[in-house]
Amino acid sequence: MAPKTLEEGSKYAHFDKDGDGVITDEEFMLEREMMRAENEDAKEDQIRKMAWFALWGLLVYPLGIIVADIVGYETTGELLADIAPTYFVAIAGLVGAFFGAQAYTKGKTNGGGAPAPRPRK
Ligand SMILES: [Ca+2]
Repeated sequence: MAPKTLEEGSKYAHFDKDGDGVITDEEFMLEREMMRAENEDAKEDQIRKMAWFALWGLLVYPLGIIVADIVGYETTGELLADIAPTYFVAIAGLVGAFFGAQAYTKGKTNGGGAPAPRPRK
């Protein structure tokens, strides 16, 4: 079977890490692994941002009630206070799930969270 070649200016040309003009299975797998790691990283960043947004929401929420009260929107303040218990429990659950997932993945990647064996002297 004739060897496969990439078209001119292919966006996959950078797969050839050592520049010998041949994309080996190893180079292909390496690139795939790197892409997966980048995606994983982006996903974690996104989740972290969401957790921070949720935590800021928890901080700002009571201020919303206070501001509504000061401005004289009594109904708004009351409605916000009515929603508060549900909101706080939901956000606490969300943030809890975030930290739980973090701990779980960390434990999984570190081989069950067992400490690394100490080098013998
Ligand atoms: Ca190569």
